[in-house]
Amino acid sequence: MLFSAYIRKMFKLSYVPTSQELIDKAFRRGSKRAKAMKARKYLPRDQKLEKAEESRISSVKDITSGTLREIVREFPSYEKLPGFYRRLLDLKIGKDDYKRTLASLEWCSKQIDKLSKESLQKLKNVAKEKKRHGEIRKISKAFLGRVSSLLKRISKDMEKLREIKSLLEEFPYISEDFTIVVAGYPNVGKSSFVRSLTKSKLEVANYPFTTKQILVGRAKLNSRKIQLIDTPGILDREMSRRNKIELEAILAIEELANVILFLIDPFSSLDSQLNLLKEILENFSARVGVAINKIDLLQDSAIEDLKKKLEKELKPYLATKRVIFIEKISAIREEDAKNLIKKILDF
Ligand SMILES: Nc1nc2c(ncn2[C@@H]2O[C@H](COP(=O)(O)OP(=O)(O)OP(=O)(O)O)[C@@H](O)[C@H]2O)c(=O)[nH]1
Ligand SMILES: [Mg+2]
Repeated sequence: MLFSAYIRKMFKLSYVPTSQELIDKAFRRGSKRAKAMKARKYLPRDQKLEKAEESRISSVKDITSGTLREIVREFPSYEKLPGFYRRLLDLKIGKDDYKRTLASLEWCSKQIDKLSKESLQKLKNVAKEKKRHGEIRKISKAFLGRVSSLLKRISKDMEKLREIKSLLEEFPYISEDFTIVVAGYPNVGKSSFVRSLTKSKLEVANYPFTTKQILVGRAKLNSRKIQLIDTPGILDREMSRRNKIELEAILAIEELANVILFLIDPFSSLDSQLNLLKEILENFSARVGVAINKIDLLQDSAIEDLKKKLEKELKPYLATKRVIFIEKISAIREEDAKNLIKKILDF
């Protein structure tokens, strides 16, 4: 049994240009179209300028407002997102920022639509008059000027959206398969455990908060698909004091876990780890498998002492099967990791 690497992402979004890029592209296209119109032989000479500026305005509008609208349509609607993604977006991006940014682009595209309608109408009106060339140029120029300043007005939002896009594209794809969430204090060996079961090179290091976001691995075991989630470490402290990295782990526990695999590090405070474990047991509903990790570094007697202590502390939870086992492993040993997964699936 091997878990596959973490490639699949939830969102793939098209390129988001900067305001200036959009202005440049639209104006270039506008010029091209205007020139092409002027080159047309069949048009009466006195209509050429009007038609040329008309097509300049239309194509600048199509590109600017059209691109903005496409972008807004392509980004996921916050309200329609499944619960986990909605909360992840709120955590990593902020729901209000997200909505405000998209609304600003939408506003801009509507303004450009309105402006182009007015400008085209003005063109038609002056086209009836004599000596109108100067007027026609003026109308077209004014339109371009206003489109450009509208787009410059939203340039911060365009930048923001470019950042949002890269954050969204990091969101992992989560399936409906049976899900084991590996959780615990920082530095207990969660990533080492997940790494032992995967082909990928997860980052593992001997300092807390090495893992900064959740990572997903998949495997098939006896035709049963399972999903394994590595999470950042969580400290034993008030929910309101936890940082975004910790909250992402909490989110995975709360929204995704069918079973939580809670790893315990014998070399850091047992009290803190037990507090965290009890908090999880009290607040979330998934069953929990507990594993003492890093046993390759401990003497058997020390491991047994620790296990007894845990059994005593978790007695009520063991009795109700909220805690399904207390095991001892070394996460860096593939065999141990595999056996533990089997134990969870057999339960
Ligand atoms: N000897 C030994 N070292 C281990 C074992 N499991 C993890 N380690 C080491 O413990 C350190 C932390 O391991 P990680 O897997 O990064 O721990 P983590 O829980 O993912 O840490 P965060 O992502 O920071 O929360 C690393 O130096 C690992 O090599 C184990 O079973 N035996
Ligand atoms: Mg880690």
